[in-house]
Order: sequence, then structure tokens, then C-alpha cells
Amino acid sequence: MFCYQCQETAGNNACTKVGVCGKKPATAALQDVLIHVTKGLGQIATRQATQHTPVDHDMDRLAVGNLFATITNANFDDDMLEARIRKTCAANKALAAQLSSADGLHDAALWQADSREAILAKAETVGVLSTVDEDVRSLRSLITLGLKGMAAYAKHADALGKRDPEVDAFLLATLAKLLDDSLSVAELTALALETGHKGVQVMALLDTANTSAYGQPEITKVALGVGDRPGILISGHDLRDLEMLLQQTEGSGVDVYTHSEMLAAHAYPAFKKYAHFKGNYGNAWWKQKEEFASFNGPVLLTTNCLVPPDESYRNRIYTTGAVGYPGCKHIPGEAGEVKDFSAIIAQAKTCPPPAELEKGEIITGFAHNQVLALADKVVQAVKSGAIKKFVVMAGCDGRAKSRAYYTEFAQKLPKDVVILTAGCAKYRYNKLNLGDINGIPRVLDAGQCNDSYSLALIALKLKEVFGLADINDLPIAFNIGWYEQKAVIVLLALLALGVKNIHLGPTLPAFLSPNVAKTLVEQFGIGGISTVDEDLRALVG
Ligand code: FSO
Ligand code: SF4
Repeated sequence: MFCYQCQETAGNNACTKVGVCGKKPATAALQDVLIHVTKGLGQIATRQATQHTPVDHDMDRLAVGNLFATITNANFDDDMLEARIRKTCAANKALAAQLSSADGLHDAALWQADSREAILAKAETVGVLSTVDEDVRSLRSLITLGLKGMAAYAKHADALGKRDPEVDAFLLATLAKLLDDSLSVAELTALALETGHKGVQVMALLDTANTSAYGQPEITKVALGVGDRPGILISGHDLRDLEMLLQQTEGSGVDVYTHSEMLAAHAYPAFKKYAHFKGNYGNAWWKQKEEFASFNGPVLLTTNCLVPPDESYRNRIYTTGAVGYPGCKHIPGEAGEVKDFSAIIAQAKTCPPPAELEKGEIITGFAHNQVLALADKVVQAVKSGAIKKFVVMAGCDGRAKSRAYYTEFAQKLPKDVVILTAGCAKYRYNKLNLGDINGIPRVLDAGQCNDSYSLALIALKLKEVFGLADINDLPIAFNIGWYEQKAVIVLLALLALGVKNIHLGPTLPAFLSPNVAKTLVEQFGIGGISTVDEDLRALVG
């Protein structure tokens, strides 16, 4: 196996024996082949579109679902991955038969999966290392990983009935381009940036999908304690799954708690009407082994991040959507279908209530609409000097000890600096009680990593209010923690918006070759992190 798609990759080089995330070599092999045949799907579907035959939305969905299933900590189930490969090969075969000619179709579009053994053998020749030139490999990886993030956002929007045909077409066409050996480093670099532009578009789509379905997030205090009834813990990012779970648990005597990224859901008006929507339990994804054990009730993973569950609580873990784990029950249901959560609810009723981890509350809901409602106050605070600077500390959390940097950085920030955050990175400092500036909390949490678009909108609005020509003239610094591939599309989107001098940590991606990293440094001023004190001096003076 060779996987270097996340920040925790072994030795900041690559996982080659087993994943730090727990991914086994066979699973990695299946994922490599799945990506290969999905690129083939991209090639055929794109050719179909040029022959003026509209691409069936089921094909976009297939590509999107495949990409999402290979995101870090999403799917560890070899049977599910093999089923996806077979489905994609069958689709490729059927679509290729409709083309006027199959000339020039890549192996990825033509190859058919006969058996598990054949798939595993195929993986030997189609993984990341099958691209020999290290810069081309690096750029192809950057784009592929960006597409995975884009797919996650497209999938969530689709679940709420919103899609953007331009994004779908771009996704398929770009998958096809990843098979094209004639593309130069310069062309691939341009394609990476174009991916960022489409990243902005898909994030806008998801924002519209979420807010039109559930209302504009509003400032909300979320309880951290527990009640005395059995509970279901819902993790991941999918708001439509949460809605169905809340509907089906109403009046059942079972409470619903959010975990990690689902915390943001408490800020949506549509979910506030559910009295049994209790609060948030636990912290970022990587602490789940202890926290899922003490929760006592069933846990529903709607997206990543799933840590391979211990035997002791595995029978309480349910997966849905792109997530899968062998031995855990999977709840089926495509976009537009109602999922049946009755098995989870029935099990919850037999479980003791959650064990309390902590008390108190945290505040979320500072998405763009809410911050813009406070715009006058914010602008006034900046003009008066009460707020000297904003630091965007969005992104992901992770296990690495070095991530203590982010807690210390937040603690040591001068009191006139406000943190803008989104994603599970916030769990490093959102319970520190950093206070407020004239009533504006010093940690403004826009929501999930999926809501990073909000931070971009806030920056663009401030630019307009202050009459600045360049977003980089704002008093905003970027110190982003990354982990998996949604962070890659957020990064590409920020670059596409013209944001410069982003600091990325705790380590720079292993998939950036020295030359590609150099380009990013030269063109965009991207940098890593150093010590807290040095970075404080560099970022906030
Ligand atoms: Fe975190 Fe996991 Fe949201 Fe990621 S829970 S790490 S970037 O999946 O998606 O921030
Ligand atoms: Fe390693 Fe990350 Fe890949 Fe898992 S997802 S195998 S930890 S690089």
C-alpha cells in the first residue's frame, strides 16, 4: 500500500504497511482501484457529454459516492468497496457501449473487475506510485484529494436536493484529466487552481442547501452535560441524516446528542424545535474510543471520521452514507430516500443513559449571516482598535501531540485578537473561555469544516466594508490545521479567492513534492508552522 492523503501519514511520508488510521493494505488496494475506475467513469461520461448526450445524474452520484468513500476515516469495509468497484465497472461498460467509438478510452474506463483477487492484483499497477514523475504525481494527488473534498460537499448538498451541474461536469472532466499523460506540470497546476474555484462554487451550493433547508445558523449555547434518558450520538456532517433521526426519535423517550462536527447543527433554527435534541457529547473525532465507550448508547456515523471501533462497543456503532466498517450495521438510503433508523432507536432503548464527561456549555452559530448581522459592531470594534486582528484557525483536529500548538497559540493570542474557526480544529480551544471583546466572543465558530465558506464570505464582506482592494490587506491571518481531504478543497478554495500567506500545520502535506511546495510558497506564500511564540510574532505582531 502507499497512502499519503492525510496529515497523519506515517513519518510524514506515506503509510506503506498499515494506515495510522487503521486502514489495512487490502482496503487501501480496493480504494486505489476504486479511484482508478472512477477516473475511467469520468473519461467516458465526459466523452458522452461532448457527444451531446446528457450525463445521467446517477453517474455523477456514483463518482461522488466513490470519492467520498475513499476519504480518510470513512470506509474500512472491503465488501462495500468491492461492490462500488463492480458497480462502477458495470456502469463504465454500459456507457462505453453507447459511445460512437471506444477509441482512445483508457484502461481505467475499459478494465472490468472479475474477482477480489483480480482487483487486488490490479491495485499493484494503478496506485499513487504508478505516476512516475514526482511533480506530476504530487499535482495529480493534490487535485484528486481536492476532488474528494468537493465530492463530500456535493454529496451533502445533493442530500438536500441541491446540485450544480457545472460542479458535477467539472468533477467528471477533471477525473478524466487525471488519466491524461500529456498534461504538463503547468497545466496541472492551473487545474489545481481551477479545482479551488469550483471548490468555492460547491461550498456556496452547500451553504445554500443547508440554510434553505434549515434556516440561517444563529448564535446558540450548546449544553455539554447529559440527561437521564438513553441517548443516540450522531457524528459526522450530514444534516439531512440528523433531521431524519430527530423526526424518528421524537416521542420515543430517547435523546439525541451531537458529536464532533455535528455540534454545528444546534445553531440551525429548524432543529431547535426538538426538545429531545439534547447537547454535544465529547470532543474531536480522535477521542472517540473513550467517548463512544462512555456514551453507552448507539452511535451513528454519517460521514468520517470513524476510528476503528473497539470490540467492547462495536455493536453500538452504525454507519450510513459513505461510511462503512466491517461488523457495524449500515443503514442504507440514497439522496431523496427516507432512512430507517428504527434499529438504532430500538437498541438505544435498551441502553443506560450516557455517562457525564463534562458540564457547562459552548457557543456556536457564528456563520456568515450571524456575523454580518453584527457587522456594525465588528467594524466599530476594528475601527476603535478594540479588535486588532482576526486569526482564522479553521480546519481539522488530529491525534498528533504537536497539535497542542493550537491550544497554546489560542491561549497566548493577545486579548484584542479574535479567532474565526470552523471544523473540528476548534476543539483544541473552544472550551478555554477566552472571553469577549465588547460583547463579541473571541472565538467565533462558523460551524463545520463544510462551513469554511462562511469564513470566506465574512472576509469578503469586511474587505468591502473597509473599502480595500485586496483581501490580503485585511487584518486577518490564516493559521490552519489540516487533517483530511476536505481541508484540501478548503485550502484550494482559499487560494482561488486570492488569500495569501496561509500557514498550514502541524505539518505540510506529504503529497507536495519539493517543486510543487516551492510553487505554493512562491505564488501564495504558503508556509508551515514553527514555535507558538515565533508564529505569534509573525502573524499578529
Ligand atoms: Fe474533522 Fe474528520 Fe470536518 Fe474532517 S471530523 S477531520 S476535515 O472529517 O471533516 O473537520
Ligand atoms: Fe495513512 Fe492517512 Fe492514508 Fe490512513 S488515510 S493510510 S493514516 S495516509
